[in-house]
Amino acid sequence: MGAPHQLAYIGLGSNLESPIEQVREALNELAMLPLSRLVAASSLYASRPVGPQDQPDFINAVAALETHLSPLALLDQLQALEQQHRRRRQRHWGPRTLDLDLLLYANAAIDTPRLRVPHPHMTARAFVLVPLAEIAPSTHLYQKPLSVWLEHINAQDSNHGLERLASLTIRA
Ligand code: ROI
Repeated sequence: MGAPHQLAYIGLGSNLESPIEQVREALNELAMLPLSRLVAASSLYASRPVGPQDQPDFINAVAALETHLSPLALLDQLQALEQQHRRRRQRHWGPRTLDLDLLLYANAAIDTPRLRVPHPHMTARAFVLVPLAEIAPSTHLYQKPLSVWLEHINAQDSNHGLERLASLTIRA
């Protein structure tokens, strides 16, 4: 009898080297992580870059993973996948081949130099909140439903041109 699994949410982003393929491949790779099961994946979304504007548009998605990995063991796996995609990251908030962010891990609040959960910028980012709402609409962040955070973003007209592209069917 093993320890119970936890539910983790992962944000995916790419704006280099065929971003749609990068994100699709990464979803398949998440499905193959040890001690883990991919239970949901959002549609793919396109958005203008947050941060420096002199870089390509992004493709983003959010995935839900049931996992027996600890938060740091999961982070190790995510960073190994980023490396496999030969992640390029020349400058802070610059273009990247693949970004995998651990957004949420169960109800954990983690604040260490290596890992912060919930992901510190997620409440202000439509490219995270909209796909997350698609697969986990009842999620609360800091005691407030996603809809409240999304209203903030829309009120500031800062959804960065987010557009849903296509849905991905995950087969069992
Ligand atoms: N902007 C968008 N739209 N999507 C991202 O995934 C993304 N990731 C980043 C920065 C450069 C902050 N901007 C982004 O890391």
